[in-house]
Amino acid sequence: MTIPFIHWPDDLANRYRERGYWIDRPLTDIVTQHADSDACAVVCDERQLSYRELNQRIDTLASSLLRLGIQPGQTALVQLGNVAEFYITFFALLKCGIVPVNALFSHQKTELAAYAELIGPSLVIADRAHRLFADDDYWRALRDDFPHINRVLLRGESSTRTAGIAPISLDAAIDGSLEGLVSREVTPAPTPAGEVAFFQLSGGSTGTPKLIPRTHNDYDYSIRRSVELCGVSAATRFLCALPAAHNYPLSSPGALGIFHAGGCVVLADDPAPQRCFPLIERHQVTMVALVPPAVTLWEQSLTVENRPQLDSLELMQIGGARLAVSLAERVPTCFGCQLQQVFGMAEGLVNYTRLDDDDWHRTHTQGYPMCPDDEVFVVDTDGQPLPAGTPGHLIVRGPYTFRGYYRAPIHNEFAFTDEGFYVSGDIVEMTEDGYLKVVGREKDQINRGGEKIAAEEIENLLLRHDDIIEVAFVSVPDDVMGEKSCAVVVARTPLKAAPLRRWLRELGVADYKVPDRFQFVDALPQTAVGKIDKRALRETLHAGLASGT
Ligand code: AMP
Ligand code: DBH
Repeated sequence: MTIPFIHWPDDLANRYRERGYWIDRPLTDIVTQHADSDACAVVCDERQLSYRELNQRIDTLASSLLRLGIQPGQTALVQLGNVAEFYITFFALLKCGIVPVNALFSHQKTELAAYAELIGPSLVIADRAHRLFADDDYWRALRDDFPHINRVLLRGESSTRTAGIAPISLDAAIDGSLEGLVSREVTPAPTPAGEVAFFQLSGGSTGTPKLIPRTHNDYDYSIRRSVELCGVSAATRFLCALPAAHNYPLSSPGALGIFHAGGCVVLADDPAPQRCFPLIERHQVTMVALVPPAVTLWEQSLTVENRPQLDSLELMQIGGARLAVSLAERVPTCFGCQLQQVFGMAEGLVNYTRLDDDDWHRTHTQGYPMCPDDEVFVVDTDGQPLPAGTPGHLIVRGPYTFRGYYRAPIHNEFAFTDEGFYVSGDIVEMTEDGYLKVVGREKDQINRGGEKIAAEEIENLLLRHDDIIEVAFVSVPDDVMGEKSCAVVVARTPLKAAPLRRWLRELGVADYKVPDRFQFVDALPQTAVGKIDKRALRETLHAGLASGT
């Protein structure tokens, strides 16, 4: 049984195979090709796993899962942080043909429920270190709501003992010490390479979170090509300090790219300089992927004393949100390494500045598409191509850009052109020589330092509040984060920000989505057709901020 998804048309699929982009190998080859290597694959706190050990753990977990009765073609809801078990679990599931969605560690009840609703998981794998899974109440409630869930595996120990069925220990499933497993010989097999390997998360711009089906073929190409363009080799030591599940540190080239090349991934649970600088020194890290606010924090905390900790660093990738030219220009001298800008999306398309680009392109552009067969156009509102230098909508089609969100037919009508181009919602400008500059956004999303928030999702949640009549969730400029969020609220009775934030957190929403500011108004501005005029609202807010009101 395979997961239904919108395929590429045959002519394009044939072209992608002929040109060597799709090579019909499973993503699991990324690690299995190094099964006999004793080189270090992952550093996770005090633990270091060689490729041999990583593969052994993956195999044991895969076998444990199958002997627990999980079937190929089923789906899994996974929530693990920046720990070695994230990769062990990812590859073990893929090896068994089980299709996971990897929730971000910051996600809470509403996000997890939305993903479970979409995929109907048979399996949940999570971490006791996450607030929701610290005791057994939440996963039991989740299992009641989603009766397909028949196995729950948790990493780490519970601090509380509760009556009832205990969850299965992920640690025991990985080290092979689970008891009571059926002792049948089972050979795991991944889904076919042209089928869905896993679901990636979309930053979204609609009321409910969206999932992106990624096939082995398309994701594998994206990783292999990234490895080439970013100069990754077996000597690369990559610091993964952004959320491991995010598309950028997973695949651009991210941890999977490093594994593909036989390099080493050093995990950090936080991009804070206090956490990262000592790790860079200790493990002689050569490459790091950051979002702009983290770069600002790193710069601010540099001192004459700690600067030598970064000596091994050769390449700093920056992406996920707009990077100011002035900050870009300071990177080489500040950090003593090269800058590479990355403009990507979990939906597919990834643009890089190239390692041999001149300074201007590196600092003023977000690079250009990684594949010669990426069909990228900048178009006006009627879909007509615009000349270089004119800002417009980015549309894209290509060998690793998806063709439809999972189970979202109505939204897909809007998100794609008739020719199957994905309309990314970004406003970009193309230079004469084909480089892209991100100049704005049309989608209703807030990009809070690389973390995307679909405005409508939070508006819908706030509208559940008895005293809220109307709300618009918009961005406000912020020096460090680039953008922060502001909920502009029309209320029935006087409300205060702090209790509203608490109320949202109790509903169970990721912290980064909780409004940074609340503004209470008598009415929201409207467009000529009576929709909330967010543009006007943002302008008023910006003006208010600038004048200090
Ligand atoms: P997502 O769909 O959540 O994967 O987020 C992808 C979006 O992040 C893109 O469509 C852009 O809006 C934004 N983004 C990613 N990288 C950059 C970048 N280097 N500069 C500006 N925006 C970016
Ligand atoms: O922001 C992103 O989603 C992103 C940024 C850089 C991404 O998905 C990627 C590279 O692959």
